[in-house]
Amino acid sequence: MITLYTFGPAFGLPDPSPFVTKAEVLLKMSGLPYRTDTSGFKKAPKGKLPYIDDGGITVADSTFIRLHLERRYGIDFDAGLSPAERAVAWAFEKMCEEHLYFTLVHARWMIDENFDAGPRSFFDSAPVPLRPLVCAMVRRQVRRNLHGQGLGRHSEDELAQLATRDLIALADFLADKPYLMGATPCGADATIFSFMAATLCPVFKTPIRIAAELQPNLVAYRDRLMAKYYPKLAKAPGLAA
Ligand SMILES: N[C@@H](CCC(=O)N[C@@H](CS)C(=O)NCC(=O)O)C(=O)O
Repeated sequence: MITLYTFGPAFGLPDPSPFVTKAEVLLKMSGLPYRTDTSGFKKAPKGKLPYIDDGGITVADSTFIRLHLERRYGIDFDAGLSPAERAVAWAFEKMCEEHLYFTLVHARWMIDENFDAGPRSFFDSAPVPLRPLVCAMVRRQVRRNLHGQGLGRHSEDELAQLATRDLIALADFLADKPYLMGATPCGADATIFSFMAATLCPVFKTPIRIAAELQPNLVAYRDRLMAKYYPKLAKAPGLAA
């Protein structure tokens, strides 16, 4: 059985990491049996989650997990899509992972109110006297990473403008389709759903969330996929944006 290493549900989300949620949705789409394990972070081969153990084969990174499932089990998550449609799906997926993601990290980790409402709880297991120090160290590292990636050099307002362009692009392309590329879910839906759930998470107060809430089709998309893949969470009261 495949083991997916996760952080575990938090903030009314299947996982605080959209990449972990993406990998889990891909597993759900695949129909393969799997279990989750929240104890793997310290042993993560690339220092990040998600990764899987599939009968002794370790695969790290949500995209490599997808490629592994496709190769090993003969799955095509994009079955029925033309090469041009596959290209569009890939581009939207990477827009979320390599652009929108960093605006969300900034909102969660750099805005004190959001940090207190969310990520601070990740350090609850640290000894009380050390906790403020550990939080400060990790936040400093996150700030450095955002600066290195580049988006961390922008103001909050500029980040909101960039994220809003992503969200409008997604909303315009999704239009009134149930899934990104049409009537049936494709691989990119695992990603887009995970990022819409993270963006719309009511725990975090951000102009990016408001920009997403202004797109009713994105909210409905998040709700539809949450009901399909995480029916218990879809019924939870915290989901209301
Ligand atoms: N490209 C990776 C990104 C994974 C990623 O960034 N994971 C974050 C959580 S969202 C993580 O584990 N961060 C912990 C750390 O950097 O220490 C993927 O697709 O799996």
